[in-house]
Amino acid sequence: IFGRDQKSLELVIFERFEQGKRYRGVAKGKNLIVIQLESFQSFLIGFHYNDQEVTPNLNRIVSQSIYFENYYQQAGCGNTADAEFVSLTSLHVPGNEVAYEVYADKTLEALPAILRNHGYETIAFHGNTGWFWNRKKIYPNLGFDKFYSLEELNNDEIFGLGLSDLSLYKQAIEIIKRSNKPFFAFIVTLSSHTPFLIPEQYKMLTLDHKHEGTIFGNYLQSVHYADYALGWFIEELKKEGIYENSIIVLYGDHAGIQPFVKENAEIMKEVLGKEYDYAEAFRVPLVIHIPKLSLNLRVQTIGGQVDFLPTMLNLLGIDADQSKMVGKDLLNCSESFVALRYQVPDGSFIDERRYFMVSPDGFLQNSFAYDRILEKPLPYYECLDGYKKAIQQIELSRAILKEHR
Ligand code: GP9
Repeated sequence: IFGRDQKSLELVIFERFEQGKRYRGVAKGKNLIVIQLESFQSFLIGFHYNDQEVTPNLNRIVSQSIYFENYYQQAGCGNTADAEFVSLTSLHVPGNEVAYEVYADKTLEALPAILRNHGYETIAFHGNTGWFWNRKKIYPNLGFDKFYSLEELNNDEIFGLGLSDLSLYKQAIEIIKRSNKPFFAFIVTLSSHTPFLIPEQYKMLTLDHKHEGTIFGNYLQSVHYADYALGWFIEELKKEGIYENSIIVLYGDHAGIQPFVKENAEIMKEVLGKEYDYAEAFRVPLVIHIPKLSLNLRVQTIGGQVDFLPTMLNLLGIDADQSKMVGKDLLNCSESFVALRYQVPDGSFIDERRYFMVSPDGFLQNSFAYDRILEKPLPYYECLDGYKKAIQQIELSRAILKEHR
């Protein structure tokens, strides 16, 4: 049993084999609005800090959506841009190089290209300069018709790494409402970017003295602001009559609170009441909101950003050549598995029972192997099948990319 549809109180049972297509085409022909939320981690869902709800708007959306609880980042050193690449192409990033640089000249079967072939207008929005992470070069090759970056947008409110989320949403809505065909809007937010410093007037949470000025404290303030801006955007979509005809998808790009920083690990352990490790830090939310369905479904299937594209294609009822993708449709899959990337060596993985983190020295026998159900260490050799599976997936992705012109 992978989830419970709490609205109908009907147990939703996903068989562990390919069994036809659950939710196939439920968003067919709808506008698609995908918001990549900077540094959003899954612990934020439902999280309260000193009786203050940190992401109330996101929580409200989650309660009416399909929420993937065990979804993991798969970015490499290209951080935000790598998260975009994996999600839009269902292929892995190189790891120690930036995907948007290495693969900039390739014309890939990416989500925007597929949607454009199905009559969609495809528009990307990001509040930093167009050349940051080489977006200006690669976006047309991924299939975006238009890209609104800092150069094209009104720079009316800048802080942190670029345009404020509120300004980005305000300008994005003016642009998408002019679209005269179904559109795919890809909005990459920025206000909750490390080191999470936002203007005083937007710091709306009351922090304990001990958390003032810490990464944790600043993070909470910035995601709370980002959530406020998101709430504004959703209400505006409703006012403009766009909401009902759209599917709204939200996901976190990568961790914001890095566990290898001692202060972060200590504070998070105290706050969450458990060890703060990579497995927790890499868990990012994926939320799919289909207004007319108003689902309240929590999916526990383990997956990662490489699974985003096949999952979306199923919901949109679009057939594409999935032999060029390495991900799985998380609503119709027979496995619960994610290959972890970059900050942990390739071959690291999480599945329903195991968490395996390859030792940085490359010796498998020195790796961290853990039984997540029995909560005890495992001998490393009990994880070798998962290790091989992770490596094979990454190698298959490399081979696909090599073949691609
Ligand atoms: C800037 C933004 C940076 O365009 O993508 O985010 P990062 O990759 O540093 O997380």
